[in-house]
Amino acid sequence: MADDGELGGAGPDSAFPQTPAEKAPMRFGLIGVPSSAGAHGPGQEKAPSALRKAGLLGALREAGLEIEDLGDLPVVRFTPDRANRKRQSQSRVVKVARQVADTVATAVERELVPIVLGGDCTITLGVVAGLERHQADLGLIYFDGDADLKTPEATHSGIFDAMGVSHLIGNGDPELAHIGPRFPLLPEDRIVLFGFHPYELEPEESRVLETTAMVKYPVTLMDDRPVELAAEARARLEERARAIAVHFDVDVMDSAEIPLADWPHYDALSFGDTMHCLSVFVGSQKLAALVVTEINPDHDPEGLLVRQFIDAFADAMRPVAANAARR
Ligand SMILES: [Mn+2]
Repeated sequence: MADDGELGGAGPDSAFPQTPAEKAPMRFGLIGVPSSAGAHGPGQEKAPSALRKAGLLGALREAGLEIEDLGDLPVVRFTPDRANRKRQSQSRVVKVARQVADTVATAVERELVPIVLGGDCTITLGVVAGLERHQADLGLIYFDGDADLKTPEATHSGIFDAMGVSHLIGNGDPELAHIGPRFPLLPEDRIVLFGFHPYELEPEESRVLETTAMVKYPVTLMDDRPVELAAEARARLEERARAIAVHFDVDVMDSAEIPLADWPHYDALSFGDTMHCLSVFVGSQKLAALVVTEINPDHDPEGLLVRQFIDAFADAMRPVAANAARR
């Protein structure tokens, strides 16, 4: 796998040093975003506290990560927005994303790699916006059961949770699409869509996907080699971008096996394959942030699935700890 150390001397971005000699050990900052402002219903706002109570921080430290707890943003719970049927809770979604951007940027200024716990998928817009204040050359692995290419114009629900990628590439609600230091937030060729289900796509989304420069890995074309494809996807993005953010929506996993996701997906990646793919993605030397979205603790009243998730997640993060130690 390519090592960015060979790009020595490139760029003034002190938070993303490019030569081995400049590299400080990778340290992480945990940020909770207990928001379901952009979701289809309430529940996801409980995820950061459920993950904390079930021991996430300790598990990550045990896996070898040096990680500082930066706390949680204010709780924002879903409410239906009857006045804005095509853009439900637009102002709350924008407000949360802006808070996320500020918090992520502050973490990066302190040379911490943010691990952001959602919350619904719209928070990734804030993560990208915050990272770009310090690193213009950013790529994103969108590891998600959906392509999230719906727009307010064509939506049935008006729920922003299904519109994240549209806003990253400059479509949709102008205020939300303009929350970052650049517009569009990301060029299409800097986005890898990994794990989406073609059967979840609306006709409008399929049309966008036909002509987009985004790199596409639908789950239906992975056969029995998703982990191999994850390595390929990561390498393709590493060639193009100096830093890589990873968005991980737990709905990329089969809800029949681990029904944690707010919106269930069936015939999806197995829990095991998902965690192996995640491990490949976060193992990049260019890792700039990780976002975990869509856990709904209401689906797990005993907390058993959350604990199972944490064990596998911490395991998946072990290569990151190894990378960090090598830097
Ligand atoms: Mn999704």
